[in-house]
Amino acid sequence: MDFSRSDFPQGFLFSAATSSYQIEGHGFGGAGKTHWDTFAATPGNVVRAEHGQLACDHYNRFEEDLDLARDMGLDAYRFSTSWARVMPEGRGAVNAEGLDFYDRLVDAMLERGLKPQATLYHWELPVALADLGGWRNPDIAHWFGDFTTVVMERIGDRVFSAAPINEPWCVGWLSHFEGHHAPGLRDIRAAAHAMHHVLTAHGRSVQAMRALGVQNVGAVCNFEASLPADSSPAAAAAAQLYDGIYNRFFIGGLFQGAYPQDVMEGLAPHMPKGWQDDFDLIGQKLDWFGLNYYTRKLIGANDGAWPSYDYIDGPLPKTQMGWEIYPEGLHQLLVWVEQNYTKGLPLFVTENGMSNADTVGRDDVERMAYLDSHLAACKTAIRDGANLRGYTFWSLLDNYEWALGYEKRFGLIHVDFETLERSPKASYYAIARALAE
Ligand code: IFM
Repeated sequence: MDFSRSDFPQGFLFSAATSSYQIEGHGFGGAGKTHWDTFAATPGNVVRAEHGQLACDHYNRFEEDLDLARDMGLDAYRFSTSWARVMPEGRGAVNAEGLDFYDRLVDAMLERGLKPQATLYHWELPVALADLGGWRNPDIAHWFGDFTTVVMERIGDRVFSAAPINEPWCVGWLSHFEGHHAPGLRDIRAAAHAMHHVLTAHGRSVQAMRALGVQNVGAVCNFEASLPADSSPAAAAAAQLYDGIYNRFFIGGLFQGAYPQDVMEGLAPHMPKGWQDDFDLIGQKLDWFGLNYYTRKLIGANDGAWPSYDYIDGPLPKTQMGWEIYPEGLHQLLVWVEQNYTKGLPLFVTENGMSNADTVGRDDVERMAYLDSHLAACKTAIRDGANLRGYTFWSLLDNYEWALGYEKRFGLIHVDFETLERSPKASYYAIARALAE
């Protein structure tokens, strides 16, 4: 690979990420059922109805996985905690075994010299809370605050950084408007409520962590470059609105105490009562901000109901996900976030990577090229003023890619889902060499 540590400022952190439901295995250890289990059990939602009951069995193999992370030369490891493993009913009783697991996991990172980068919620909502309306229920802010307290009372003294929720756009829009992720709703009112409550829950969680003295608290949003599919004014307006929903809504709430006007033209009639009064809670002071980035979207206009746009197939080379490879977007978004929102706050690329149809022994050149080009975009963003302090590969391991099951392989380490054998890919070794130089 083309990058080396010396391309980046002193102290720049390299890490790799995973998430709990995608790797741990939720069928044991006292974990409660999650809305992903029921979503996957419903025909048509997930490829081959695959689920996370075993996944990579990381719950039982985490020592081996963290050895591999250490041997790659990483500085940090980004992981998430499962709400349903720690509190099987979402509220009340704590599963001691589940909490112990995260305690041991954090210690195992520290023993290997890996800084723990914790995310509290990466999508596995306990079914008992889904029954109560999940992210549509305003009380979720309190439930999530309580979960935060339980987890951080245990591990908050040893994590390097903490973020409440991974990718609010996916929790809100993708899961409640587009219906592609659990709970699979396609309803504008549900989406508006979930999008707002994910931010009030973020705020309560930050408050809970501050009360415990947890250090280095931030937030992680996902971003996509949004481009008009043709030269018409209608396509330009559609791309602008897509940008508003995907990129400007959540960060606007977090850093500007407001939602974008263009998005509110469609969402305002569907928002929960009193939403305008919640921005003090939402806008808790943060110590850092994380961006997840994978691709761009070409957007065209249609005559249908708001938001009246379509995703148009683009001409660029694509990953196994069908996502166009567009590293320029990462550069643009880092600089745009820096200049318009975070203004000097430490930034981290908290996820970036590609899926490929990997087999053991394959050369993996596409992934190396993808990563090189995106690391180069980080470098130019730093040159152009972004206060970028770290970069995280998605993902350490091949894992459960949600509605697409186990077929989409994002890992630097191949996982055979029959035997669960781990085999580092060529990109893993190339990164290890680059980080060692
Ligand atoms: O696998 C996901 C992850 O859970 C969240 N960010 C995007 C990844 C790739 O789709």
